[in-house]
Amino acid sequence: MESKTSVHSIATVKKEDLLWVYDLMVRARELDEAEIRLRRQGAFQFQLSCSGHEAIQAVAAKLLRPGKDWFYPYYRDRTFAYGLGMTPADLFRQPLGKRTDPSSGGRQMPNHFAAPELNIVSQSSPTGTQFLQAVGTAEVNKIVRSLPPNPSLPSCSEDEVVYVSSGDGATSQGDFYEAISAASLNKLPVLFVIQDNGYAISVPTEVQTPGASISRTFSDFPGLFVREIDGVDVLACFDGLGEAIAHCRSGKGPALVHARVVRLKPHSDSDDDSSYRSNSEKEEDEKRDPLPIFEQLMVEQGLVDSEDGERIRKDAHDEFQDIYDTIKEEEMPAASTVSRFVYNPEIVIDKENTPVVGGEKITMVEGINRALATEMQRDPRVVVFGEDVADCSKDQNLPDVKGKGGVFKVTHGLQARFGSTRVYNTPIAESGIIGRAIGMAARGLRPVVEIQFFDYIWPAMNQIRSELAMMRWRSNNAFSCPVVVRCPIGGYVRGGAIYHSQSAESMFCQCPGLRVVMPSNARDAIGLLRTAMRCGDPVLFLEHKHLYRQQYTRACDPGADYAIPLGKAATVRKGEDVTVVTYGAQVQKSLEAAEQLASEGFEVEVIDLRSLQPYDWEAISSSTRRTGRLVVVYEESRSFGFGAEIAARAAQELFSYLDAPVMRVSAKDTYVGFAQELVDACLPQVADICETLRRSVRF
Ligand SMILES: Cc1ncc(C[n+]2csc(CCOP(=O)(O)OP(=O)(O)O)c2C)c(N)n1
Repeated sequence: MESKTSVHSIATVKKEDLLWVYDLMVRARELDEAEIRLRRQGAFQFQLSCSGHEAIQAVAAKLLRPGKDWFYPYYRDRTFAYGLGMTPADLFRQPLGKRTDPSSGGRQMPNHFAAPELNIVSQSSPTGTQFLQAVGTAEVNKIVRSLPPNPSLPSCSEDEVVYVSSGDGATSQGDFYEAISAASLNKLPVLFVIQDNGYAISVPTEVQTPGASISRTFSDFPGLFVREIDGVDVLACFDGLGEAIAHCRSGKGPALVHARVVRLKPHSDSDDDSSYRSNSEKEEDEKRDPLPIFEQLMVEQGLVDSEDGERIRKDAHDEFQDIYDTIKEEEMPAASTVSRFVYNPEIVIDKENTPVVGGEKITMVEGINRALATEMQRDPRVVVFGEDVADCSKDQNLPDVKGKGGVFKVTHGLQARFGSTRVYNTPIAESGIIGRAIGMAARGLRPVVEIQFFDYIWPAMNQIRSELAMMRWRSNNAFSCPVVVRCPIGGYVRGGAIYHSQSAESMFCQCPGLRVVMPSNARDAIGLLRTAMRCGDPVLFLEHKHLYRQQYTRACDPGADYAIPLGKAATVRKGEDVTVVTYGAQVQKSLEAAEQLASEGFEVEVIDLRSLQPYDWEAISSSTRRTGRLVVVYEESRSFGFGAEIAARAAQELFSYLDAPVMRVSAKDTYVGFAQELVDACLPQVADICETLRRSVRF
């Protein structure tokens, strides 16, 4: 495709827009050159060029509206970010790692853009995660415009678009399919711009994508507008992007623009592309350099003369050097700030308020359901979604059916009460559930999502660890993700077997930025869920499914304002001889073991942690100092788990108080089977706790 033979008419584009795009393209190329120069001089630590991608990016920046539309640009989108309004100074601050870097305060590599005032949401490095988040951000618009006006809700305009981009390689990620599918299903105004430069580092498009064409792959996708364009041809970009944006703005749904571009430099400055590209191939790409192609067109049309480009280049060159000379002296981030903004700096709930007393005792399922309902009533920003969480996806059937409300019925009745805009089912796509929730939370909603079983949380791990947990820290507090992920967990359910019985909570405790909570009774479930929904941080709320309807977990509803601060344990049995630290389903088992030990003459203190991240070290430490003995009881497999953390810390900080080694009771380092014999053999039993307690007190 030769740009000069473009069938797109220059007459359809305003002269000032062409001049604006030209100016941006020349300056962006110069910015690239300046960065490469500074990198060679050792001033920058890393450089990633966007040379060859300028046309599609400059036109996209021209056609979209910073501060009104929303943006998820990928790392090669520097021309785009510049065009939206990020200044060269701001773009230089990131490769310099400056405290003043507005995208991350020196926390992220170059080209990980963020600018709240422009609606550029903080970007990360895992390729493809941005697609689902863009869908979530677009979903906010649909939700807010379907609800009665409320000042707490984020503001939205009818015709806004959410831009998300990537190279061709990133479309191989499953998140891409999940995002296209969710955007098409829900007719969301998401503009997917795929900048296909023929390579993903060294892997060519024909090895990456069937038929070497992502647009062809999705050409017949229901509800998706698709265009393949020559992304080095400015007029073709105006044409294709213009049509796609108009499609999105008109409310018809998402659009996919597949722009064929060229990568004129190696993948990054750490890549030597001569190791996998021939000189002749690179020469062919040079012929498709968008800058001289557009310059020639502009000269031919008499819109610029041959000296204009030189003048802009020279001005930009001098300007960028001056900017660098000024900002290079700016402060670096202080080492003491490294842990700042892992979590919300504001502690929203710091003490347990007095519970309402009396009333009938309710199960954990009922308690969680009530906490969700009271918070939904109080806060219009709360939306609930996941697999099967709605009562009935066919609204017309709602009056005639009992309603599903989740496979454990935890969300039963919420759709009927709060409507299908706030409570709805999603496809079976766990990454999609979390990714969409992130995009919604980043834009001001408070999603509470359900992962149907803990065993199926793993497809979402990338979104949870690399996105949900890190958003606040990596954006230096510019963005946050207050999402509650509710998740039934654990074993002891008949026939649950390996894929309905898992526990592995400590893996999530290893994600700084994410809170992990696990109640053992109805009252704590209510108080902790309320805090989780208000605290401003992402929270993994683990609901042990064996406890859902047990008699011993029932409690009176402590009221619509009852909340328990995170990180505060409860001493559920007092004792002088040995301390048990536990949580979840092991609380009851430990209490039963304590009864047994009492009959043998030993008093066991049982601490229910309730919060696992943060956990209440003060409670553990003061009890253990008194008893001199510590046993940790947990349901996940023994090695590298929660018990290891507590035991290691006790060994370090409580050594001189201990009269016995810290001991652990846990599941074995294997899996829960289907046959009851295999279940019992894997999971910790009351007898195991008793035996370990005896060893501890008799040591
Ligand atoms: C999930 C993930 N896997 C691998 C990488 C390493 N990586 C960074 S960029 C890249 C290539 C992406 O190619 P493409 O999407 O075509 O974009 P381009 O760089 O060509 O513009 C890879 C493999 C990553 N960042 N994230």
